[in-house]
Amino acid sequence: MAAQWHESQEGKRSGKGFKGQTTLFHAVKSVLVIAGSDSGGGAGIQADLKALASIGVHGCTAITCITAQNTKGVLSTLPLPVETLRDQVRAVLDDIAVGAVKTGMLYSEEIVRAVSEELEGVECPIVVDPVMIATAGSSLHVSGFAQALLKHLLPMTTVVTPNLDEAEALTGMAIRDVEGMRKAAKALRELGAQAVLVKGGHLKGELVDILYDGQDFHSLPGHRFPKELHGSGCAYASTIAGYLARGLNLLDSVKGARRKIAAGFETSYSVGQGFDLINSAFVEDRWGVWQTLRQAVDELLLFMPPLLVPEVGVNLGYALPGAQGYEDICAVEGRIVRAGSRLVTAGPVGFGASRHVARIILAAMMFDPAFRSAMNVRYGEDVLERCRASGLTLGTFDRSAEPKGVATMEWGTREAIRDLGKVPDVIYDLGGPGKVPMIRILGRSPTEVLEKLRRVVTP
Ligand code: PXL
Repeated sequence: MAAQWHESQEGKRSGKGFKGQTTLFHAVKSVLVIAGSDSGGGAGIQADLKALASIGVHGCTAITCITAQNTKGVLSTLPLPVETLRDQVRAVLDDIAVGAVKTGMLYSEEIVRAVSEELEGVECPIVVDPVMIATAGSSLHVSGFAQALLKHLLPMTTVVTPNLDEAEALTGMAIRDVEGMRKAAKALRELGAQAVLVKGGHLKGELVDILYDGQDFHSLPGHRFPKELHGSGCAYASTIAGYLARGLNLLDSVKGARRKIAAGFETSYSVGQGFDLINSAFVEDRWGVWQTLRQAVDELLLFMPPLLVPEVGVNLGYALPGAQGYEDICAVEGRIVRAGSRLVTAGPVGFGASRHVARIILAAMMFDPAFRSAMNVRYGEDVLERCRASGLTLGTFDRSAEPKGVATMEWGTREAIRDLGKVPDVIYDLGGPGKVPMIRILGRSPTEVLEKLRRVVTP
């Protein structure tokens, strides 16, 4: 099996398809999904394939079970004959150079064993979503499943992605807080997985997922959407597998998947009477974000009075939906600065170009994911008064109250938002020792930010 896999991978590397034709899309990566079918189309293999397609990855499938299911629950489950399952895995691995494998609903000890045996010797990353219970509460496994998963599959797993209930069931630990999530992650790694992603969605309070790779515990905070969605776990794990297949490292794959999941939550939809569905088919428009920002910067250069530009320059940023870090936020490299009586950009517009404005946007998005744009403006009492007079909502923070070791922009933005209970149009601070005071304008898009700036410029 392993030898065949390598041969077919070599064949693909040469860029030749069948009959020696050069294929246009030979660089497309493939993922093998081993999971159950959800007739309602929201979770399982249906969600997996949509999630993979939305990041440009080809999905192959080995179906374990057919569930008769809708958004309200599972009516019945039919496990396929295990030989049919084995054949599907063999058929795929025999021919297609998969860059990662993702497992979902494996249902029984027999299926877990068969899958583990068929994956023996496979060298690509294996992402295991230890599916046990459907969103609507129906069980998706039978007795003996958890033990088999721990014994046979976990030792060959690159990353296992339990939610809190699954982590508790697999470790026997009660998880009540983030520290408990860390302990469970450690326990699951000791049980054989190379890395563990414990998802905090079911914990009260601020949302944080914990990724443990044996060295570091990465805390991955996010906005907590106020509802559970059908299919989110499936889409999350298959997107991680897709990014791994595309060659990203584990942390970047998880961050990319979280971005996709956050965007899928924002664009969730309803098709039935039960749970809403995650939009696993959401396609990120990186180019659109870049282009929108570039046009907004061009416009800004034309109408922003140089008097409103602080000594340190101005930046305008725009985040991808669900942004997780600086690299997901587009801004001006080197900022917009004064050149005599004109404004110029010091560098091009690009993702990861600014930490300062990125921190403001990331903090605002934790509270309200729709606020994806921000810019800074010179502080002056006159400027602040114009903001007030033009009807913009104002928030502020006091630098003297800042705890040690925090990132000022992130902390200050959070403080101002917390005080008001919403994201204001403007957040200002009066500075401090060695810190210039500053005004920031926030909005859902660069267009909205510029519109607010216009109100300040021409009251
Ligand atoms: O989300 C876990 C899951 C996996 N696979 C199938 C499912 C579900 C949830 O309902 O139906 C087939």
